[in-house]
Amino acid sequence: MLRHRYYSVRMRASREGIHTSGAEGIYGKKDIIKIVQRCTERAMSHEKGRADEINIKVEGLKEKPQNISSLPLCTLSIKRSGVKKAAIEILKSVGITERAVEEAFKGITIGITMRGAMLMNVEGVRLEPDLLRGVRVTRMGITSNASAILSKKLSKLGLNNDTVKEALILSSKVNKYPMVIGELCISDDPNYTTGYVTTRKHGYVRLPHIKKRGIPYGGRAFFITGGEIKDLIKYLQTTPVLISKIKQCKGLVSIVNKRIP
Ligand code: PML
Repeated sequence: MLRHRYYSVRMRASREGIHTSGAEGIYGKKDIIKIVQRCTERAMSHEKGRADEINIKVEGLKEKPQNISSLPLCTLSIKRSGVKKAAIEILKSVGITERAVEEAFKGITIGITMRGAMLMNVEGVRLEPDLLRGVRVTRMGITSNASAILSKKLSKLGLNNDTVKEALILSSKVNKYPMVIGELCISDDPNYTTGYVTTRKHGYVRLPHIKKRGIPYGGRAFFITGGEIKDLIKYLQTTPVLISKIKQCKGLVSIVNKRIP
């Protein structure tokens, strides 16, 4: 009989059919009851409203999670007028064309929030099999030790919240896969105006003012080169990954074309 040492816990909550909150993590058996309770509390007390439907899936993992490091994090000090140009410059420096970044912005800001991310080649051609749903990244988490270290580092920057932590965990998993060379993300939360770009060279670069307050849509684009799309999708959706080491978390920076240590 297979003994599960690790479990994936995924929560999605909605109110009147509209998504209100979600959570995702990988935990040891002894923590499951506590985590399910925490997920339920989150769904019932979310600022977008108390959920009337909560789906929590607890699944024993057949594979031992891969341990990886988080991407280094920083926040670019930038005015609203320069954000798109900065995103283009960062992503162009690793071989992604300006056209691809423009296409990604267009896809994300078109007015529909997809459930998953767009996959784009460096020329901006969409490669995911379902262009309406995109590809959802699942089965990722953080060890409790790494989570405590990350919280401490983010607290010093005034950034210790679930939104930043969860986005960093997701993008660290995504960017670990060699075919992925960059990512652009804009939140779908109308009150959350900071997005980010990532590359392995620059790390996770937060971009304040990437969208105007009040816009209720957003999304993610992963820029990819070479390799088998189906293997990439399998990794994103099924390979369990745990962040066990935390890289540097910096405050405001003004230059990002240098490698962030
Ligand atoms: C951050 O501030 O670093 C997170 C930005 C993107 C959040 C995406 C989301 O809404 O989950």
